[in-house]
Amino acid sequence: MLGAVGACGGQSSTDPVIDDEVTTPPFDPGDPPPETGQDFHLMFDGSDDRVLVPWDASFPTEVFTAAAWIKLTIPNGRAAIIARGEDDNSFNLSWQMYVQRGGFLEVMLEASNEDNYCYPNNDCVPQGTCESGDMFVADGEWHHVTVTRDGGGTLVIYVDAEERARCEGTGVPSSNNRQFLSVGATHGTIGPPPGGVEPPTWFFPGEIDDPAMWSRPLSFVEVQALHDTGVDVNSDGLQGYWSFNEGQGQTVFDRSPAANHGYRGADPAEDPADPAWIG
Ligand SMILES: [Ca+2]
Ligand SMILES: [Ca+2]
Ligand SMILES: [Ca+2]
Ligand SMILES: [Ca+2]
Repeated sequence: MLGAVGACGGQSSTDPVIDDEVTTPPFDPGDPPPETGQDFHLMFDGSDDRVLVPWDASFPTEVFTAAAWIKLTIPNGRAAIIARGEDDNSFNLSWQMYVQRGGFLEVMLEASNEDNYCYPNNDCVPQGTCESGDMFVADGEWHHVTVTRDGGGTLVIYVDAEERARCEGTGVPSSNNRQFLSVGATHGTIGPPPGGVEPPTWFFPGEIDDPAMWSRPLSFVEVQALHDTGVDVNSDGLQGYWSFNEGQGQTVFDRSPAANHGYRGADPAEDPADPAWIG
C-alpha cells in the first residue's frame, strides 16, 4: 500500500496510476430508490450467506447501539447477526452481536490490545461485572435484539425491548478496524489466520430484518419505540439502517443519512453467498 504513494517512490507527480484504485472492486449503488412499500427481509443459509457493507469512518465504535430482528432455531455453532468483525491487519474486532451455541444472545468486544470480552457471561477475558436474565432467542419465532454501550462502559442487551443483561465497566472496543461491516456473518475472531486475511465465519442460519446501528446508546424508551414502530430514519446518530425492502437485486440500501449502502453476498455481483429475498 505504501508502495503506491508516488511521492515516496520517486514517481512523477503527474503519474495518474494508483494501485489501490485499480484493485478496489467497483461498488457504486447510487442513490436509494423509494421504499417499495412492501416488507421484505433476507434468509441466510448458514453456510456462506452474508451482507457486506464497505468500511466507512461513520461506523460507530466505542459508543454504539446495534439492533435487528432475527428468526432462527438453535444453531450448530455461533451465528453472527451484525458485526464489526476482525480487521485483516490489526486483528481487532470492534463489536459483534451473535447467537451463541445453545441459542443464547451474546455480544463480543475487543480492545486494541487484542483482549476479547464476551457479555453477559464475561467468560472470555473478564472485564467489568454483569447481571443477566434469559438470553434465549432461538425458538423459531421473530425476536428483536438490541445492544447499547455508553461512554462510561455500560453495556445493555435487550430482547423484545426488555432489558435482559446489563454490564458495567466493559472493555473498550478497538478503533483500529477498517473491516467491512457484516450482517449474517462476522470476520475471524482470532488473527492472523494463514494468509493474513480474516475470512467470513459464524454464518447465521435463519432470517434477519431491519439491522441498524447508531453512534450513541439508545434509551430504554427508544428501544421500546424501535421494537413497536421500527427505525426512525431521522433518529439522532443513526449511522446505518437496512430495511431489506428492496426485494430484488444485489444492493441493500442504507436508509439513514450515513448512506452506508451494502450488497448481498461476497461481492456486488450475483454469487453463491447471496442471502435470499423473502416477501
Ligand atoms: Ca424489511
Ligand atoms: Ca482479535
Ligand atoms: Ca452478491
Ligand atoms: Ca449460499
